[in-house]
Amino acid sequence: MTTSVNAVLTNVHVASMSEELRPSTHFGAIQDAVVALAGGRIAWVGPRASAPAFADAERIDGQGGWVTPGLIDCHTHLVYAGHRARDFGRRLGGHSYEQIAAEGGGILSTVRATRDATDEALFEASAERLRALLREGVTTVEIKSGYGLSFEGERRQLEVARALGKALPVTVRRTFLGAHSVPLEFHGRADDYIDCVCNQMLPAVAEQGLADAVDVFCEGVGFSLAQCRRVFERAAALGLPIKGHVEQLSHLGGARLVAEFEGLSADHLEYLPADDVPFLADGGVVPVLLPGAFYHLGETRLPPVRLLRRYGLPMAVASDLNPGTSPMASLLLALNMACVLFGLTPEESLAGATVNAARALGLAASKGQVRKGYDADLLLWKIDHPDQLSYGVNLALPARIWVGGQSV
Ligand code: DI6
Ligand code: FE
Repeated sequence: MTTSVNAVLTNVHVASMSEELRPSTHFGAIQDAVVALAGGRIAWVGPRASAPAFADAERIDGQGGWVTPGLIDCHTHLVYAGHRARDFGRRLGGHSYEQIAAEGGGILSTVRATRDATDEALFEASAERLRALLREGVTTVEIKSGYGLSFEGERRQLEVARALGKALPVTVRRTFLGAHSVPLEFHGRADDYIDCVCNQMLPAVAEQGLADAVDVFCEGVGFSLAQCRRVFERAAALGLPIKGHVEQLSHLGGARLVAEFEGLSADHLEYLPADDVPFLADGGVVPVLLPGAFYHLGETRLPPVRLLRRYGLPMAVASDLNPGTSPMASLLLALNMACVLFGLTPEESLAGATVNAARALGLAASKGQVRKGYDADLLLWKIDHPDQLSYGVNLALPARIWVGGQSV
């Protein structure tokens, strides 16, 4: 019997990252494999020896390389204008991130630059950063708002994010981060701004379908636990999944709060205490590690990776691409940093940018694994072993990229 498919990839090994294979095999690896694509999905994957006969399909010789799922960057703020190189200089001169924010630098200076940019300039600057991610094999990216801080400003960022997904071969998931910082118009009135986020912005975001999730910056320089709770309550009432920037620079209890709301992910976690880890497990929350921000800020406090591992939590790794704390348009570098700085294994690191990142975006059933029925977002690498993806810096780039079964 022959099976009809669009393309058949042969002479490859597959790092499937599949949840079915990974418990028993590193990387869910399948040596000497065949992958068949049909209708934008993976129609068949397995060892060549057990592959069915495929009729009339394009044959692609992988020349002994490795196939992985497309990379998923599950935490970025890549739609913004300007840069923060001046803040960087001040920080090198000994000022803290918090001090610089209090002095009018920080997030609010990016808000100014973003508000001042034309739609075209904002799109083009953002597209350039996104293209850098795509070259590395990112096929799904999450993009947060948070540099508008008014409904119009936030909507514009989310519209640019949508336009990027239309213009470039990548799936874009959008997250509303209105509670990123208190805008100047609300200076000294954070609770009033949270009223505005909850009563005006969030209902409009939900009604206009502008975002897939809602995020907060739960931090001394951001918002208190009580303020974040209000945002989550409203988001939950509107049926929007939640995420949180939590325990990055201090412990406020944000991770437990995300767990209480059974959020998609709790991101950063350097100050997550041992007692709070089981809450993430109970709430089904994905811990997202962001080593780029840890590196750029010269932090020393490490996220509790051993404990996260002991509880079997599905750690994700993302670039956190943003102008202030992680000016880094490289998910592969984040994977390397997750190993070198945080002690992840290369396999955990790749899982963090595939299967577990999909979970952090609510896409676990369709993305992040080379598995039958999953989206045909695939990368072909000329490497001998998948450890090479996180081992070097700028040494490995995908030789071919498929998004939804289309070669790009
Ligand atoms: N994500 C954020 O939202 C803040 N830190 C982080 O890791 C800061 C973003 C910024 O400074 O622009
Ligand atoms: Fe962030």
